[in-house]
Amino acid sequence: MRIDIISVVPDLLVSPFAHSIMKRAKDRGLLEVNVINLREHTTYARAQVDHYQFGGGAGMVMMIEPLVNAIESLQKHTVYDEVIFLTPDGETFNQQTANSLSLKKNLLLICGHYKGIDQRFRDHFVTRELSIGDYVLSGGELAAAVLTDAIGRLIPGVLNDGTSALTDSFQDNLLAPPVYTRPETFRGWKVPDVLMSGNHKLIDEWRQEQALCRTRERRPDLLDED
Ligand code: 6GU
Repeated sequence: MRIDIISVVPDLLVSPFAHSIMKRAKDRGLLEVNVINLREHTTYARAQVDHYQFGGGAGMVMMIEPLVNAIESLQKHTVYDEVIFLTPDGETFNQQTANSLSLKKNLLLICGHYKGIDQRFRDHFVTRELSIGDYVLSGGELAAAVLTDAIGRLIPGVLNDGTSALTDSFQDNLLAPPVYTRPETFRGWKVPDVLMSGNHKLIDEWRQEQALCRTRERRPDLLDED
């Protein structure tokens, strides 16, 4: 899978993919992440990519021209399954969206900045608009990193234990159950007996029940119960 990201602050997108699971995905050739500096695609002086908004008002708007130059130069060698604009007014990103995007071959992510981007770019080039939650970030880069991470770890072969992603929170609309590791007792706090029982049927039942309890308590909105 290939994820290209257009940004005005490409430095923000170095570290998130340089470690741990994202690094492994790249090293194994399963995920290619390519960050494109929008400023290299402007014809305006001093690498300018934004301007005052027509009609007046505070805040700068990203101009359409550098964005189109960047996307059209990328489209010369890549056909994108989706062109995704990261914006707080987009559809809320969730695990289901991550699952379906992880099946795509080429994605292009556009990071917004300032007051937003010229609406004509959204109308004519963007195929999907995503937000990562109801709060405002100073730019789309952290959201692009969140998407890339959530999508990248779902690509088959990225996680060492292939079943691991299936037991994550949200995969079955339930939060994950509690987990424990060594030591068995710490300051008198014991691991639940069932986990030490060796009875996998009982363990599975306990985990399912814990997941359901947690979800009821913390995220009842995920359950269909009324
Ligand atoms: Cl995708 N972008 C920005 N700037 N803020 C956000 C967001 C995206 N998602 C939530 N807040």
